[in-house]
Amino acid sequence: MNAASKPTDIRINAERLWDSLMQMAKIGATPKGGVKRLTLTELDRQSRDLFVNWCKEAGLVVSVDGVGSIFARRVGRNAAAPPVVSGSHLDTQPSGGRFDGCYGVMAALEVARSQKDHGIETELPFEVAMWTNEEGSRFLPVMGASGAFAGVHTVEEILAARDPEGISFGEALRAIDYAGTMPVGGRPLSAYFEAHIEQGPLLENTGNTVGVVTGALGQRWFEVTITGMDAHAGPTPMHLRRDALLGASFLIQEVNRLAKATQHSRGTVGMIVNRPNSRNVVPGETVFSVDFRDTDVSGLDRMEQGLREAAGRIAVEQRLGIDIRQTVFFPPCHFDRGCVAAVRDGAARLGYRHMDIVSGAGHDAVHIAGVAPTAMIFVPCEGGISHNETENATPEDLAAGCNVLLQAVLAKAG
Ligand code: HGY
Ligand code: MN
Ligand code: MN
Repeated sequence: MNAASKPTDIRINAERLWDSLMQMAKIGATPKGGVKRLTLTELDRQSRDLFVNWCKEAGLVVSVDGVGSIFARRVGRNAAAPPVVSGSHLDTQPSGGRFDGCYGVMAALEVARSQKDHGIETELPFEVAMWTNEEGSRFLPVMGASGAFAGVHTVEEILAARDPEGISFGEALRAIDYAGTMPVGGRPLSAYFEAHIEQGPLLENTGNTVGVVTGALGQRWFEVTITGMDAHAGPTPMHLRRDALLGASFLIQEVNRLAKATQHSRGTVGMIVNRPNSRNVVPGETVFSVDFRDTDVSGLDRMEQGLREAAGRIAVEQRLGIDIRQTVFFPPCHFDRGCVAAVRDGAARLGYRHMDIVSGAGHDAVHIAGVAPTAMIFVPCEGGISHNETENATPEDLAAGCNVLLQAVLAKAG
């Protein structure tokens, strides 16, 4: 680092950031240009190994905790002080993109690499974090490892979760050899920052490069099981049928109607299993997911109540059994004002157009906000598209977000 430059004059290496993202995107690459890298699979192991190697090349000391989350530490002058941490996740949706999660891990790694390149020594240690199973596609709960770190879930609960094939989280974790010995959570962090693509259209539509994330929607998920009776599609008269899939179709319409009732509420049925799923059998059982989100818990309560009332009515009309079980809940989160200000000041100092924004997506930062001062940095993604193989972002925007991350980390790490 030449004497003239102050830490705030330092910029990350945009080419190295983009190159790392593209190399990581090869692991689980899909024909449509996306990534399928489900948590705790062989592909996840490959991405973890590559990430750990890069961390070691950057001079970081790597630890793995009891649910497989990885922490790569750059020592500070005060080695015993609680670290400033930044990271995200490497697991993807089944039809995921190259940037959701991976960007936040690579951006944090790039901050560590840049500190090394410029010989920056901070007062507090800096850690790059990679949280296991953020997506919740293979194992519930979503954001399970960061939730365990924050004490929202027990380690036992996380390890016991089973995927649709009946494989437990703990078995899958051991199978990829990332069952770490570091205790899960229970240690203080000075601050946590997470860089992420917005996964919505606001920044692009308003011409902003950086989103100063002030908080995130609350979420409440359910698993709905509708029970009717398998019957022959021919001889069974229509009025005698107890058709579980038909009942589900009415209730799914209700989810949509309830979510459309206000501007800030969201409702999605993303997963459905129909049994016996045979063309000439009236379905006797249908199981589907419900994902409700809102800026207020009262909004989540409104939608849950509406769902249960509609289910009661449909059960009687269609002579069905309907069971509704909550599987995920976390309230709306508001990030730390000091950390949000560090992000906003960094964007302003670097001259990036920026706006405050609330995250519609959940992130590991939502749980970490419960145990440490936390904020997030958003950058635009093309057309606001994410959880889609065509997810795209520009090297310039990704570098801008990473430069803001560097400034925020330096501001908090001293
Ligand atoms: O569901 C979410 O909001 C996150 O992308 N896992
Ligand atoms: Mn994500
Ligand atoms: Mn995601």
